[in-house]
Order: sequence, then C-alpha cells, then structure tokens
Amino acid sequence: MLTSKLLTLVFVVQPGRVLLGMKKRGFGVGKWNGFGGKVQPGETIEEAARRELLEESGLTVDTLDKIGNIKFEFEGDTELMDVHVFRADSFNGDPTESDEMRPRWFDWESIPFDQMWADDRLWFPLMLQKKTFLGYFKFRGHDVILQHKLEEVDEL
Ligand code: 6U4
Repeated sequence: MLTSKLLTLVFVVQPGRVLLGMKKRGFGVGKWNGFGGKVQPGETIEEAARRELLEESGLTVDTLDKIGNIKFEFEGDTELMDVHVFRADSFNGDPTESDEMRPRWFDWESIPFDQMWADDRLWFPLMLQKKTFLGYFKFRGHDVILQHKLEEVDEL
C-alpha cells in the first residue's frame, strides 16, 4: 500500500526573476529548489510553508497562493511525497543564507534547470504564468522520470 508524506515548496516570484535556494544538506542536496519541507503535526500546510520559508530564506510573505500539487513516487518506495506548491509575489526581509539553503535570484531566462529536479522544467512554465496544476511523477533514483502526468486545473 502507498502511504504519503505532506511537504511544502514555496517560490518567491518577482517580475522577471525567481528566488531559488541551493540545498546544502538533506533531500535534494546540490540542487536549486524552492523553499520547503515536511508539514509537522498540528500545523496547517500553509503554516508549514511559511515556517520553512522563514527558516530557510529569512523571508516572510503576506500572501501565499496555492499554485500546484505534485505527487512523487520513487521506484521501490511505498511512501509518496505529496508536495504542495505555493507562490508568493511579494515578500518582507532580505534573502539570507541558512544552514539548509543558499538563496539566489535567477532571471526567468536563466533558470538552472540542469541543476534542479528533472520535473521542474516541465511545470515551472505553468508556475511562472500563475497557472494552477496537478502533477504526478514517478522517479527511478533521483534523476530519471519513468512516468508522469501534468495537468492545468481551474483550482486546487
Ligand atoms: P529535514 O527534515 O529538513 O532534514 P530534508 O530531507 O532536508 O528534511 P525537506 O524536509 O527539506 O527534506 O523536504 C524536501 C523538499 O524538497 C521539499 O520542499 C519538497 C522538495 N522536493 C522533493 N522532491 C522534489 C522534486 N522532485 N522536485 C522539486 N522539489 C522537490 O521541485
């Protein structure tokens, strides 16, 4: 039976640029990614998203928009990752390096997809255009996508 683990992923987006963090340790180390992590007991998913964003980037946001939900399956693993993706279009504070992440702005034209999770290049265009989406990706290891589904939806 497949069980699932709730996670968050937040992108701070400004006209023409997006903030990514270089993951310094843990799952996805060495990749540029959004900010996020596991939802803790007693937290809502949005509270978890705000907490992880602050812990990892030093930023707070007034509004977080739900933009996507992606389920990841890893071959041989019975636990799905149920990742709730958010977008923030304004923020407070200065991006600050943490133990876990080194933040950096990237222009939309130079997003480092080669150093990101392989699924990101498929759904980033939707996220940057503020289109909401549902996705499913099945991975072999951390680099090969065996199967995937991606659809735009009216609301999440
Ligand atoms: P802690 O508890 O901090 O040691 P860690 O193992 O570092 O946990 P965590 O909690 O940072 O992992 O969560 C992993 C993060 O990676 C979440 O924000 C979700 C995100 N993520 C996982 N698979 C992804 C994928 N294929 N594409 C992507 N983000 C992914 O863009």
